Amino acid sequence: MGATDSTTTDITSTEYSDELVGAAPAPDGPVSVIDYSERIPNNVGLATDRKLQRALESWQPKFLDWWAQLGPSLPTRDVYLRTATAIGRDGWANWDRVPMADYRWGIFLSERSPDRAISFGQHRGDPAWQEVPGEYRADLRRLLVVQGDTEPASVEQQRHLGNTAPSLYDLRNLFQVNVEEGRHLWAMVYLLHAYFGRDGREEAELLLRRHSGDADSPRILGAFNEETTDWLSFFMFTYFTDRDGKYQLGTLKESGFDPLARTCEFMLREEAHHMFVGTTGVQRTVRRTAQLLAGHPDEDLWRHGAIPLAVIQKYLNFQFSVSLDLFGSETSSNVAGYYTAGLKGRWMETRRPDDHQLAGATMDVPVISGGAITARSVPMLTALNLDLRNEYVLDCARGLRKWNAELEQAGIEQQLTLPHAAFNRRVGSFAGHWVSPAGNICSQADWERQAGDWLPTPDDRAAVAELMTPHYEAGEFASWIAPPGVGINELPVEYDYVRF
Ligand code: BYC
Repeated sequence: MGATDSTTTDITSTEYSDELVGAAPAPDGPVSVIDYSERIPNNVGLATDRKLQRALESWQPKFLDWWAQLGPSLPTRDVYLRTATAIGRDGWANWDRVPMADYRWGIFLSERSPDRAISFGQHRGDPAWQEVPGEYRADLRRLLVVQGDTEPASVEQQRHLGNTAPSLYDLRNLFQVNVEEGRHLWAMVYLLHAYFGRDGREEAELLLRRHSGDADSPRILGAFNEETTDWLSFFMFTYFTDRDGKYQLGTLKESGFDPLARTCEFMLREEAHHMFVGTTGVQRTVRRTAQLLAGHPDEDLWRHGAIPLAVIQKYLNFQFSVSLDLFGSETSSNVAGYYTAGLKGRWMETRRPDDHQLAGATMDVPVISGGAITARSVPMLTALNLDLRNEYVLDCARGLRKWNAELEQAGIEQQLTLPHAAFNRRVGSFAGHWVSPAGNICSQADWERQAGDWLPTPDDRAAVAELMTPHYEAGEFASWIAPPGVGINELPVEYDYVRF
């Protein structure tokens, strides 16, 4: 199917600076150059620590085996990829055609700032730790393992999408996301190896042994065991689930444990592109749908090779609700402990106008009681998962406005909406309750009767899957998605971003 005209708001691929919120500005100039002559490229002086270098070099072949078995399944010759060469503003993104098997995963930390002090919790004002404090070892390891577990999980979930990409442009974006998630795994494995001795090395092995959706050895967090069935679900995943990554990394970037903070700082820069893929992927899908909706009823769109708006809404409902679960419970003694210890801060911690210790502060958390959604006041320290989730929801709403602008510009009255936070939840106060996307509490029977109107049914997924045919001629796009306004790194949209 040929390309459709790109109209309305321009979607650029190099401009994803609005997603860079949370990462500190890159220093001017290449302050820390990454050594690519090493077997493991790094800017942490790995060559000076033979023991650590050997340990990581023995993990490397296991990682490469895992990538070969559970990474992208589509064989390719090379892909136009971005690779970090230095931590500075100009150096961190270098572009080239790279055979995927030769991609150089490495260990990159943002520059150390020698005067950095802990900005929250009971150690506020102390110099940031360069080593793991003994009393926080178990908690820190747990945080690294949970974070590390999500990275390879997403690669596994997206393994087969290469077989049905709507264009070479999109295929390249998928592979860019995949190699960077692989690198994010390296980031956590480096911290585990460098700071946690033998149990860190064992955890690093386990990160390659748990697998997404595996009945015996699943990934740790729920959303990472769900299937990414098709490209619409990939775009929703990169919009909603990678955005949880942005917010969680944003809190770990505040950590008193400086190597973790510096690692997350750099990861956040890469993460911005992943959300860009989600925001614009859904936007282009909606654009195509909107173009056709002007002349056809929604349910007829399948026949015209596009995805009905009602189905896009159901995919959105699903991915948003499973992503909310990733924030943990609204009231959590774990998060209070992490904050007080100085391990995990709040989103934009240093910009918050309070004492950064929160001892006497309280916050309302939602609960379902007496058949209604009400609020209960709890110590703020225990409500920090909700505090982060609230920031996340506001950010999610921003992208929705872009998608709805596509509908408005095509003269369509319907709008996409975020479902209520209580809808379809498995974690926290709303788990075990039956709440509609509009926030109405239902009986289980009522909810189940209407679930097919709210969440993708097997028939919806099958119909979407039918549209997912590969389009691998340069400049060609599948019928269900509009082309982007511009290509990658100022190249034309028609560029052959992937070669076979
Ligand atoms: N599924 O006190 P609670 C990303 C567990 S995504 C299963 O309510 P807590 C990425 C929880 O572990 C970002 N289990 O929550 C995106 C705990 O178990 P334990 C990943 C869950 O601990 C796309 C128990 O329930 N990073 O980077 O305050 C592509 C009680 O938990 C779930 C992080 O999450 C769930 N959804 O907060 C690639 C940051 N939720 O410990 C990458 C690190 C909770 O009692 N993780 N549980 O056995 C954390 O900060 C916290 O562990 C959580 C949970 C926010 C996940």
